[in-house]
Amino acid sequence: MMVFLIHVRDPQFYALPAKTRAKNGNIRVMGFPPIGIMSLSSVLKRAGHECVMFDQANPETPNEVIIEEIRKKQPVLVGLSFLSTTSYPYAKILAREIRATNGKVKLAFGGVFASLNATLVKQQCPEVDFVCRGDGEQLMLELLEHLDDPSCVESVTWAKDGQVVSNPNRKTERNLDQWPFPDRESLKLDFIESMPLDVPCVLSLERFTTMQTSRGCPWSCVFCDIPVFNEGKWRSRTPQHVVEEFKHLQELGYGAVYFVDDHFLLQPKRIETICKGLNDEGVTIQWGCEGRVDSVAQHLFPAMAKAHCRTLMFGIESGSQKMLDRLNKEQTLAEVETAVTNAKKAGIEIVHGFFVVGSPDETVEDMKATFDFAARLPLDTFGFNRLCVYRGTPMWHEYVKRDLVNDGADWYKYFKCSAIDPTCLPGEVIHEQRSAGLRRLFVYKLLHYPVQTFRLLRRFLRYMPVRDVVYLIIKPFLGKKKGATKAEVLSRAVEHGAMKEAAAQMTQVSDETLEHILRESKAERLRIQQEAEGSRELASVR
Ligand code: B12
Repeated sequence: MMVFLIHVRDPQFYALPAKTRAKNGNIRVMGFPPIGIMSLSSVLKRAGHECVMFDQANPETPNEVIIEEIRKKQPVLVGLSFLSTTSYPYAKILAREIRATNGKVKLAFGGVFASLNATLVKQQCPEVDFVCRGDGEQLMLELLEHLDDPSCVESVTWAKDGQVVSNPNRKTERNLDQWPFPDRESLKLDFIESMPLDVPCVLSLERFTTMQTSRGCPWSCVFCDIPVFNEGKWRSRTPQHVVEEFKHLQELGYGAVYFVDDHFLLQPKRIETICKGLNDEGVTIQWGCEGRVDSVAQHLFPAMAKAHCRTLMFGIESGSQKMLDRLNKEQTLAEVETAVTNAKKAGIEIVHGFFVVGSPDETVEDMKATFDFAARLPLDTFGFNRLCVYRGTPMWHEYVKRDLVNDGADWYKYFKCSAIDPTCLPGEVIHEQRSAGLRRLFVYKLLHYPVQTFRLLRRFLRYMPVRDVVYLIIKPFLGKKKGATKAEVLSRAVEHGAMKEAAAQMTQVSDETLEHILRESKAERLRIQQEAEGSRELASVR
């Protein structure tokens, strides 16, 4: 059977200007590949189905083109995959546009947001036939067998006689080795990493892709919905299977891989075997991963560095123990210090810290403590995001109880905590403290870690024009934000403060307003790209 799979993204500036096409002719896109649909595509193809993928990061396949392809190729099922609350509005619009032109084709939604809000999504989007919850591999195969009556397909939410029905959950699949490697070659796109402004990944200019070696995380930080999505479980592929995928990627010419695992550092034995396998097999791909600071696998950091792990990212969140406890991180400041120091001592080149600001009960002193703590830690890169609340997280439940959100009316929205919670500092204060904190941090890094800072800047310069790097450094000293640089604009895959704010607002506007904004932003995007190409041409003439 013929299936279409679409990775829905917010319409951002993912594609690089046409002049920067890869040697193989592929469009180059800055950002993460759509590994969700790539995973499903290979499963479908192995079972003998035909599958065509679309990634909305590709400027050559806007909604109209996809709809035209559906008309021409007549797939039996179109699966729309999206990760988060922020992309739901676009998925909704695309589903409605497809339905308006085609009454027959079956439409399915999948991904984290759809899974956690399946019944509500189905009620709000009757155009969509199936909302698929959790892992999609086996589900998709079964759904194709029962498109007209999916009553026996577990983890599907659908409508029977006008009533929304939620089939029982399927058992969590533990054998992840049974699935083929993701189908990374069918989309004619070459991915390169997002700019080193938010998610630095492995900071390499090599051909880039992502890999998933495990799913889930058993901890329950108040802001995260992954434990709910994975029913509190953590499961993994065997080390052998992971090493095989690395060998396959090396053969295909990939040079940089980022793990989208929620917590890679959970099982020491597995990590040790993966690292040994990579060395034994002569895999030289550089990779990056995320994990908790209380990991018991820290003695393996040197082995990871030797196996070409270049980037290690920790969810540090705060430099105040009070805040760590408030966020239910179940970690101590001492553990943070130990993990970051161990990683640097082991020779991991880029150690990144994720921090949040604007949390409930956070004071100016807590914020100061966070920036000063980040400055003292031997971190290479860091990000300080405003805390946001999503449905499905413990924090959302708390806000429902405290009457700060209305579960019935707000379920498809997300909020910056500071916008709705009176126990957060006001937005303006957070902004000021953040800028002041960044200034102190930069100065501290330059004085205390000059070599590390110099190396990092040198690497940034390989990606970005000098003026953008300079701007990045002096930005906190400039006072009011002056707007995005060209490099920032082109790298919207990384979400910056102002864009995050816009994204949060986008979940809250009516569909008509959203459609209007989309039309406007499309025109604006075209204009910026033409300008970028124009100035590049001018530079080459000179
Ligand atoms: C990598 C990642 C990113 C990457 C983007 C990756 C990409 N391709 O675009 C980056 C760093 C850019 C990013 C950005 C953001 N992210 Co993010 N991200 C992730 C992460 C860590 C992994 C996603 C992934 O690749 N999973 C691996 C693939 C294989 O799984 P999958 O896509 O879920 O697909 C499987 C199933 O869902 C299902 N499935 C998926 N689609 C379909 C379709 C059909 C038809 C069917 C049947 C099944 C199906 O089958 C697949 C195989 O089993 C997740 C956490 C997580 N574990 O999911 C957070 C996560 C999705 N992100 C999250 C958030 C909040 C964001 C941001 C909004 C952050 C911000 N404020 O800037 C942005 C917005 C991104 C966007 N435009 O949607 C939240 C979403 C929460 C929510 N309820 O909305 C998550 C869950 C993190 C968290 N702990 O809270 N993210």
